[in-house]
Amino acid sequence: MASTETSTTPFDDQIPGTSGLRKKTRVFMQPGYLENFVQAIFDAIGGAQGKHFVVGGDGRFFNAEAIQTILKIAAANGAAQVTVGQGGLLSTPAASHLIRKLGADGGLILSASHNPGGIDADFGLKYNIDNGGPAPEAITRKISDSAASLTRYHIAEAKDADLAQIGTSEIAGMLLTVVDPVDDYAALMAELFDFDKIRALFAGGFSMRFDAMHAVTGPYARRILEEELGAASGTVINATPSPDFGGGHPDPNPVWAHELMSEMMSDRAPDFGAASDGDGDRNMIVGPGLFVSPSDSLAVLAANAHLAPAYTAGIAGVARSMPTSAAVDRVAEKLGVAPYETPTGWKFFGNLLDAGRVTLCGEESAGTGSDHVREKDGLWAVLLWLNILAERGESLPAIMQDHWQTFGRDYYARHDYEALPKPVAEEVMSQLRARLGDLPGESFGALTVSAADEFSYVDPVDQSESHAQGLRVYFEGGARAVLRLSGTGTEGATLRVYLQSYTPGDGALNLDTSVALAPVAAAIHAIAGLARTGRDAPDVIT
Ligand code: VG1
Ligand code: CO
Repeated sequence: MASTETSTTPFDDQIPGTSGLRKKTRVFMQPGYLENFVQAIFDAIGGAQGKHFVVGGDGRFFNAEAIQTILKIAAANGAAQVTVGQGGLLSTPAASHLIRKLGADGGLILSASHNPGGIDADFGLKYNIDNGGPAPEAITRKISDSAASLTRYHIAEAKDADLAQIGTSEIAGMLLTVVDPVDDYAALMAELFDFDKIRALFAGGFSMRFDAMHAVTGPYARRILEEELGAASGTVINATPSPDFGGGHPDPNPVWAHELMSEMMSDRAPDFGAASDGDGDRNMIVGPGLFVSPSDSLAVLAANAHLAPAYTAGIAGVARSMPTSAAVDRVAEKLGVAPYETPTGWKFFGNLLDAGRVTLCGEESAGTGSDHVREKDGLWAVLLWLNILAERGESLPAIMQDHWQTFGRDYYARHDYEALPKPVAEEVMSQLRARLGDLPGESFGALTVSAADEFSYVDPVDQSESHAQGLRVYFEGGARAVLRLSGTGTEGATLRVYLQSYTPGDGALNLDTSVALAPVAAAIHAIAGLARTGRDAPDVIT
């Protein structure tokens, strides 16, 4: 074992982010950088002595090398055991499940999620606690503090471990167990859902396309959808994880999953389409000719969850991130369960799930999940949809129409202004923040502001507070615009503008989203001075 002196803390500007530390891959590859961060994590959690960690990642460039470094640092810090997915692979939800199932003390997940991969793209590392969920802010703050005062890291002098073979071995006295990354996760899914019913659906000719986007869900989707549920071979496309995700962004939205989208919008569309992101925690749901907004998907899942075996007793409550549309709140009201509104980021759902206050949670960014793990779970959402489709025996578009007629429709879109110069993005935010108090009563085009505020959150379980979580402008008639800065970007600042407007169940339910949202888009453009971005239009609309 060696203790290496170190002085730089080059990552302190980003911790705590929405989802661990994300940087350019080359930044992570600098000598000492990853080592410092891993040591800071162990220092922040009171040391690694005698502990058991789960380690795995989404297979992106530098995944395998980073795992070798983490193993040696864990061993030198006295960890008793590390469990790794074969080949260094574990989807984020599978890692969350393994931590819980094995009773591990925590996990290190290597991923920059939906960000592109490669030596000139992005890398990331996130620490999850013993409930399987992302470290809460109290811990990410400690990691940040220990990073700032770090003077040394410990690393074992050992040869690289063989991650290709399932089985156990030893690294400098620490037990290393390599497990199949899919087995335990697949078994959990079979417990939650009616696999016989879904098998019968596929046997009856139901067709599906799942785009794994060259990322980690390929092996999971192949095994579960094709091998266990009998979906036609070839249902899963882009199924082999590649270090640069085939050169694309593994982000399941209509822009980046364009291969799937063009098939689903064509006359050869299968009955159901889905995609997942780099680390497998997000999902996109699309029917023939119809994209389902993630906020609507969460609402439909909440309204129909009782059709799947795991949720027959009903759901305790639902939580959504603040920028997510109010569609699920309408379902909660009808079900008579509590709706919670949290800041962006899955870590805010952990306490609510642990306390049994909510069963389902979701975010507008295509994350949906339940109390079965403590992360969002892309394939879980796809399987719940399949279970619902199998039980209801109706098409996806029919289910959506029925949902909107019952609850009304929350038209929804997110406009991203990517990689803006930081001062520009911050100026947009501060100017709007300064105006919030004056806005109520003012009219912009057809819309009049009814209220405006900055979102703060008090965790109902531990009373911890999170401030400055997004600027909200509400309009008479139920429309809303939200502005916040992304915490996951690696270049400049990304400004996210979230738009929604409500149409009751007897109104115009099938408008083009951009048409339905045009008034609120124009209003917030004027209110927030979006011309200041220097962009004629957002870079990405999802
Ligand atoms: C984005 C999404 C947020 C999500 C986060 C991590 O954060 O908006 O909803 O929780 O990514 O998702 P931001 O700060 O860039 O808006 V993932 O799939 O990286 O775990
Ligand atoms: Co992700």
